[in-house]
Amino acid sequence: MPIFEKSSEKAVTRAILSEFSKDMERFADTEVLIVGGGPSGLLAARDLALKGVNVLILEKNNYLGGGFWVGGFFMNTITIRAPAHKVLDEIGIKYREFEKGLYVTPGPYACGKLIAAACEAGAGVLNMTMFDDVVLRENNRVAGAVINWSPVTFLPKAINCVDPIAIESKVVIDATGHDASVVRKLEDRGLIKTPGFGAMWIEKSEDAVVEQTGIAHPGLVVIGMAVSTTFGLPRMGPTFGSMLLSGRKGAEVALEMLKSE
Ligand code: 48H
Repeated sequence: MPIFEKSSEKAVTRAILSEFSKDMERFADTEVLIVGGGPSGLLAARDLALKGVNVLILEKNNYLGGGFWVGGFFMNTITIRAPAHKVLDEIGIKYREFEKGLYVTPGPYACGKLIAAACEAGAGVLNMTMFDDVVLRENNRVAGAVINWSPVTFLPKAINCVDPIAIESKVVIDATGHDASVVRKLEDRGLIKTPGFGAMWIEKSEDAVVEQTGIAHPGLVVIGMAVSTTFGLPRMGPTFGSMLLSGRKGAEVALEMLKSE
């Protein structure tokens, strides 16, 4: 007696293809497009999806999580400063207090839980997909993203002549970390000027990132480490509380933008 139910190669191929095309139909017109699936993007996606928003995470790697897998210097411990540990409570991520107000948890465990939380809340994911350019509308409002398969962008120029496609979105969130890829694209077009992130100063940077999280350009919200790059704030090193709280604030800002449409 075989263990598994009867199937075929063609059924498996059709199952994958038909689910992917249904997903893409939904993704082509999203309410909020989050570029980058690191800690800030994942928490923003979870919060928005829990509010019933049609939200898509675009990620250039095959895996989500960004820098949240590793605490720093290839060592797994993630550090979080109060009050961001309350987000860990909400998601069911266990942690220990290392010293007053400084909490520790293993990166692979915390990252896996955060990814699951975003997906369970209903966020869509398009991985192995590179943000390539912005879609602009009247008064240079950001209204979506031009995207391509990540492998295409890594092919030698001579054989990578594959046109991208575009996704329309009411709000775009730049959660691409140090690169601030969406903001940088606006800079390439002469629409914005970014100083780049400053030197490390944990005490200043975490508050500043959360405070300056918000609208960087019409239609575009910036969150996480991309806030430091956009506004020239000091970096915080391998501690992630501000990434989570910035993601949360970015989701609130995006919701307000959707309401005022
Ligand atoms: C599609 C892209 C593209 C693109 C990038 O770096 P991340 O983890 O980002 P944050 O801001 O959520 O968290 C930053 C944190 O991990 C960190 O590095 C800290 C706190 N550093 C402090 C310091 O001092 O250095 O994730 C960004 C994600 C990644 O998964 C990228 O692969 C993805 O965005 N991404 N996806 N198209 N063009 N660019």
